[in-house]
Amino acid sequence: MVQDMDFKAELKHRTEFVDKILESYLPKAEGHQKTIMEAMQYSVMAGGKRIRPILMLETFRLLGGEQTELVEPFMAAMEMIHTYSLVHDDLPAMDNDEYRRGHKTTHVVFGHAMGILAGDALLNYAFETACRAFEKEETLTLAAKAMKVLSTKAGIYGMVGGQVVDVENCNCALKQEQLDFIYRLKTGALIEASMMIGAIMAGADEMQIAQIEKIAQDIGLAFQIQDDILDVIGSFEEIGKPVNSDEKNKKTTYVTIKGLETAKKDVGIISERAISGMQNFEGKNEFLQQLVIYLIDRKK
Ligand code: GRG
Repeated sequence: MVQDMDFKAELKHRTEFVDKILESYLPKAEGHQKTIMEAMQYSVMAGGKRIRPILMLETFRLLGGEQTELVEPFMAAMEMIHTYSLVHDDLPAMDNDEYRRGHKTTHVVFGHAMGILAGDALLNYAFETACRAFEKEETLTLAAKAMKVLSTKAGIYGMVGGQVVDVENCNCALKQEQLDFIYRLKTGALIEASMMIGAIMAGADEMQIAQIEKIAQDIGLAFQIQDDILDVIGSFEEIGKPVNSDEKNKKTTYVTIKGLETAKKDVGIISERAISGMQNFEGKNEFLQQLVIYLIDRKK
């Protein structure tokens, strides 16, 4: 196992790498519409763990991918889609949150209308960015396949679909099966897409892509349960947004159904299952395994 300090340094290195990619792909703030570019910059560059692009890059490496520039447009696109979902989720019509990633939310700084538009702009610009992967003739077919995954997992059969069920189910007790559906789509879909796109761009076959989807499903579930746990035991200083928001919004969560201790145990079990799934691949990626362990223990 890589030493803890080495892992932290490696993670920092990758986070900075993603930040650089994002800076290079985000549009310049210019023209009559420059406020929207400023709002996009503000929300994307406010920080964030960059987990999805890092998972994409590391899955690409796990499957033997070497030329990282092949996945870069998709890494940037994924973080833009993730950020749009956060910007819209924070709006008054949804969770009505004032803080995200330790900063004032986009609609608080730029106004409600610009908050809505910043989310729209990021979603569309994500696809403009992902299209840059089509500039390489040799990997055109792989890029087309990756684009299909990106669009499907972000939409009504993915993240948006999960959010719809989540919004409709506020203030009422959910059954485990409904909660599983919400978690798989709302949180899991983008994590699945991230890892699947990494595998696709590395040239993985159908069976490998399906295995990666399953592993990512577990990582997404463990990640969301940990998010529920942090909402109960975390602090504003650590997670950069208000805690106890699930209780405030009368939300059913994994913790309210199963209790804190079982939820903690299950995060461990599900993450272990994901790690053992990764070990079936010929290539080794120790960093990726450590990353999954880090996600279980994360405080933010
Ligand atoms: C508005 C269509 C639409 C969807 C919103 C992402 C989302 C769906 C809602 C945000 C609230 C939430 C708890 C979502 C679950 C996924 C999740 C844990 C998001 C936070 O992701 P992190 O921890 O955030 O990776 P950072 O800030 O590190 O990027």
